Amino acid sequence: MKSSIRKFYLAFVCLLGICSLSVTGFAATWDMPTPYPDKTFHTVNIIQFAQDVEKATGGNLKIKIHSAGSLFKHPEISKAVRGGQVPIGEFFLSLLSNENAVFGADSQPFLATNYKEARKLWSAQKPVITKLLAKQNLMPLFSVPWPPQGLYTKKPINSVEDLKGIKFRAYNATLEKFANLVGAAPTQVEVPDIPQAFATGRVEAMITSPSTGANSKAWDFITHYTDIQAWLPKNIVVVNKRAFRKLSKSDQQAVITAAAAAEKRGWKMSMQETTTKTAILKKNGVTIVTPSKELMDGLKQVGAEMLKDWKKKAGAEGAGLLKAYNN
Ligand code: PCA
Repeated sequence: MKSSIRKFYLAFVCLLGICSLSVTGFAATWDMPTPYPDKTFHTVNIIQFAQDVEKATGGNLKIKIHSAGSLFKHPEISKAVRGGQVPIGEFFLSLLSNENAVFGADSQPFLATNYKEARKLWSAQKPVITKLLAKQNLMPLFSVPWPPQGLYTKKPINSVEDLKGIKFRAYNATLEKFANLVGAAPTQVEVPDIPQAFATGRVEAMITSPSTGANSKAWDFITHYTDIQAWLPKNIVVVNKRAFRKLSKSDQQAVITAAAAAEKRGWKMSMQETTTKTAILKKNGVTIVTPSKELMDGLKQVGAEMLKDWKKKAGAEGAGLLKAYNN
């Protein structure tokens, strides 16, 4: 090629390259740490989300999921996304309540105890935490609740008294406090470690969903499931804003659209889990108990005490959240 033609040719190719880059952005793979095992409905939902994103971006953005705390341990995931070590991640929302109590609104005992209330609570909570997360360079993509939390024990529990002295598995500070207030002895244990913690006697009771109970084969180590429906805590998927901005506008839109679909699908999956996983517990020999009035009155009293405390800690932001929730 003559040099002038060659220069022209090169400039043309370059221009094409730049044009296509600005239209489609760079192809990228996002590593995504998540805390729960593959079969957990949250993880199944996220796998679908990743497939939707890959399809909608024409393969421009691939999301590689590292489940069960395999890339980052659960308590490290939010920090890893914040610090940009990974662009996206999932975690249990109320783990952030040590930063601001409003993150833990959904883990307050007996504040929101069914899906309708949980949805209202999320509507009230979302704008407040979106602002707080923005300060950390994070943006929420979607949030999905666990089924209502119930009580797993090795004996019938008829009153709060019956919980005294029991070694209790906890998953966040709020549950730890709840356990302490009912006179139990809490220990933090992540989901993948539940069977081992029961087998070795580190714990002998827990509060969690029918979902986590059935996935952990709770019938191997407890006999009674008391359906106290105490709260519906949520997981959240967040993205690092800097990483998000690196995507082309159309890829950003694809992520937002897939996230909205994942939130909708996730809530539906959660509701189905409540029924199917409670049935699995029963089928495997667990006694499903409707709680006594005495037990519920006692637990709700503890819940009311905790809410008072939460209000103090959550300040004006918390007051605004509760006002929006109660409206
Ligand atoms: N499962 C998770 C969080 C709430 C739930 O239902 C756990 O037990 O840690």
